[in-house]
Amino acid sequence: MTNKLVTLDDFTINQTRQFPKATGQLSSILRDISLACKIINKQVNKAGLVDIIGQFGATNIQGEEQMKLDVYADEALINVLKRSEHCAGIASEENDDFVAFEDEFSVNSKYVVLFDPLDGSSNIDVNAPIGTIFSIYKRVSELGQPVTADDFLQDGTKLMAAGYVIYGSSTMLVYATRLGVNGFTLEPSIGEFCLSHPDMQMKEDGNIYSLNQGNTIKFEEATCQFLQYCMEEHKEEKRPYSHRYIGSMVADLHRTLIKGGIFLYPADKKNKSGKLRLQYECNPMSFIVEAAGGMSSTGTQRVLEVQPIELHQRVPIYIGSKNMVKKAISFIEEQA
Ligand code: P6P
Repeated sequence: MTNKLVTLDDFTINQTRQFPKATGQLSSILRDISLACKIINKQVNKAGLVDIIGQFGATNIQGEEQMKLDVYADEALINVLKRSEHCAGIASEENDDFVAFEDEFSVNSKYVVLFDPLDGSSNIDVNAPIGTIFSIYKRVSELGQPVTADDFLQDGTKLMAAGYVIYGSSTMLVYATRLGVNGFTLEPSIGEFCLSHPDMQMKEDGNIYSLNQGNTIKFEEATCQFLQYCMEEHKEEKRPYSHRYIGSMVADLHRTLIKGGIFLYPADKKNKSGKLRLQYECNPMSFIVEAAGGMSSTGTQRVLEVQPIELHQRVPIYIGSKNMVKKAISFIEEQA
């Protein structure tokens, strides 16, 4: 039996064929993003060897010191997407404002891309998994003109596609459209992302909770009650839930997507909007989790329905197996 390798290109072209009106432009942007991530992957894999670790010295808009790899990844994505025929502009978690591509091709391109070029970069020095997160929207501004801020402040329900690359024990690209979620593993010997996790589904229930328990002192009462619930003995498991936290959203959510569970970064007494960014982390990951049958909430509303006001705004997030997210929200509703 031949187990034919299905590359990312094979797969996206085949998906395009299901839509007679599709132009293949989305597939082309996915191909461009996968190229940039292969370039990033090369550096991530040898970070310990190359003088690439160590504070770059600059700080990004979040006031976080930029690791050299953050800057490298940001530039790799911008350079590839600037040359893409179908991307009119980008916004990056590492850059203060969006970037309009003003050449004659780009001003007539239909899509914009937002990305967190290297999420979890504080894990680089300890060789823990890190990732790239991306979102693809159809522009709302007039074709033929440079993109505007409105193109990057669309809510998550307007997403055309979203995905991530996790640089871990293997390098995987996972992306979602309305047709579902599919995972591709990089085969280094041929430099291709090959289909390895078709039609990924999020379990309705789980027994893993993932949050930074170090913030407990700042947690609101509802979060403390949910934490207490996770640590009680549960009938099926005959034990408390397991706590897993890598401190890299892509890695924690990739595990949640595969094993089930809940990831939460709630608001707390100090940070009323939590820590994670709506446009660069929460919306793309929520789009993927919902496409896989999971749920994602701010605690009071669906993450994808939050109307972005500011490019770098943050939201609280409870995301993962539907029944676990509902349970977490029930404690917030009781408090309200
Ligand atoms: P903390 C990484 O810096 C990140 O943005 C996410 O990838 C991760 O989930 C979170 O922050 C970790 O934050 O406060 O637990 O270190």
